[in-house]
Amino acid sequence: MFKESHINQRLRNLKKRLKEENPVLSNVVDSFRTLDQISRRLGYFNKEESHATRTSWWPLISILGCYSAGKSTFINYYLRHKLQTTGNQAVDDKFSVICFTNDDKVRVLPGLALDADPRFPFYKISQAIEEVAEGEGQRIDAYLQLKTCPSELLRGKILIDSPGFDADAQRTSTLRITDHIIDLSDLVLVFFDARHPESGSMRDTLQHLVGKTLSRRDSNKFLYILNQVDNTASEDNIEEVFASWQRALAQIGLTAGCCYAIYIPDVAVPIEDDNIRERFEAKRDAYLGEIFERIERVGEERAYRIIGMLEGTAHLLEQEVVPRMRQFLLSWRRKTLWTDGFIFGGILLIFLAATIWGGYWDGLSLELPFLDDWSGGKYLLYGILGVLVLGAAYIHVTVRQWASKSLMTKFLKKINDPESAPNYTRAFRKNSAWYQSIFRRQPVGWSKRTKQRLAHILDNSNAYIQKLNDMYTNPSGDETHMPGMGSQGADDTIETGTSDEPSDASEKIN
Ligand SMILES: Nc1nc2c(ncn2[C@@H]2O[C@H](COP(=O)(O)OP(=O)(O)OP(=O)(O)O)[C@@H](O)[C@H]2O)c(=O)[nH]1
Ligand SMILES: [Mg+2]
Repeated sequence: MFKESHINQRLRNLKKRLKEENPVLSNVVDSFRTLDQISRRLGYFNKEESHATRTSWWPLISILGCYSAGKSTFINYYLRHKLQTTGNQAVDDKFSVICFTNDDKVRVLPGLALDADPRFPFYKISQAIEEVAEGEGQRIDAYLQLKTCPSELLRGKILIDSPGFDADAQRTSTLRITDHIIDLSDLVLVFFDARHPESGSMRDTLQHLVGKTLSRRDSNKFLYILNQVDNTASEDNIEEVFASWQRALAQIGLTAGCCYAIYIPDVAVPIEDDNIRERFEAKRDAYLGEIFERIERVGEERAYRIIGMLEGTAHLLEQEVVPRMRQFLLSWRRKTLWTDGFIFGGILLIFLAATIWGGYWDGLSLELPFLDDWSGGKYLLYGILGVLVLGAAYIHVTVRQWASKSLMTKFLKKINDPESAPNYTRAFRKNSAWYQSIFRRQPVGWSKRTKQRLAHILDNSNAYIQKLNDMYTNPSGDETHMPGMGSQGADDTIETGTSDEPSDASEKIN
């Protein structure tokens, strides 16, 4: 009887929940399962690993930026809930992952809760931290916490509040988490402080965050927000402050992108002059409206992101993982054959030299007198020959293993993404196990059929994207296709190619 793996249970729950929320994504879960099966057969994944846990399935909005810029105040204002502590010194010293709860109480859970649960975007983050800062992985609670909040505005989303950005003081672990958050987020609000629009903290923020966003494909997910502009009301110079802030952004090379100037009504300094106040309020409300709308639409962006990730993974397997394994197999075969040749050739040479020197050759025929005078019986001779063959086999197996180990170290050094090193190690081991032939040209678990399955996933992902487009856009202006209402076809099942596949043992339910 097979016990259902944890990961399988989780994917089943995920699919169930997505079915109501977004049927297209619920089908995408099946495509991820197919990718997982392929990865397991390649030896690239173990039974509990899944590509589906490498992204956040919930829309993720992160709030980053300078310290005391008002990140936490903004979150409280948006959620209409006094959830985060705010204040004029650096308040937050860790990342808070904020998600919805039905309880009417706010709960704070340690970072470990996030590290151990694949439903959250920080699954196994401690490993990633350990890689950049030794010993820090165990201190995950010092970097992360999980907060639950009953605000309805949070339903179906995850918000992340972060400590103020200050690259000098920041440890590599915090920068690592920041990068991870940026990669996963569907929307990144980068906060700046209008009181010090060109402070050192701002420069650090710019360099680390803005500089990095330039080359990204998803750079439109960044919103740059100049907060606390109410402070400019007394001198009525908001335009100047805004323009000099934008110049600073432009200096880094950021010329496009969304920039906003806002202040939070709840905590703003009162603006005495009626004219100025009205102007400020109108601007602020328009900008806040746009920002909130982007936050509301983030569910759509998340759906595209996940399908993008599905495609990316299928390409990664075919264009990176498999070719690398093929190369490994080729080098392994060469190294094994050369070393075998060297050792056995050497033994043969020594044998030849010894027999020639001993005068056992008569022309081209070798005459070994002890064989002629052999009195030990036929079977003893066979026995000795058997031992020689076994010895040769032992040498060959040792050579194979040695070659595989030394090549593995070399190959692992060439891998760009250090997080995939354990996966490659597992796959290399599987391919060079003692029972695998060294003449194998294709990696274990890779065949024409696997290639077809991947092609099928890519076809499906196009179909998924079209369905999403049907749900969210309406180019034809057809009345029956209201954007955001879901198309008639949204819950048609896209063939995922898993149904006819024999599933892994781990995927069978007891
Ligand atoms: N006048 C004014 N004050 C604000 C505004 N937004 C936030 N503040 C104040 O600025 C201070 C810092 O706000 P926080 O929300 O704690 O800032 P933060 O970015 O979360 O800071 P850290 O977590 O320490 O990085 C608090 O005293 C807020 O009351 C605003 O729009 N106008
Ligand atoms: Mg804060």
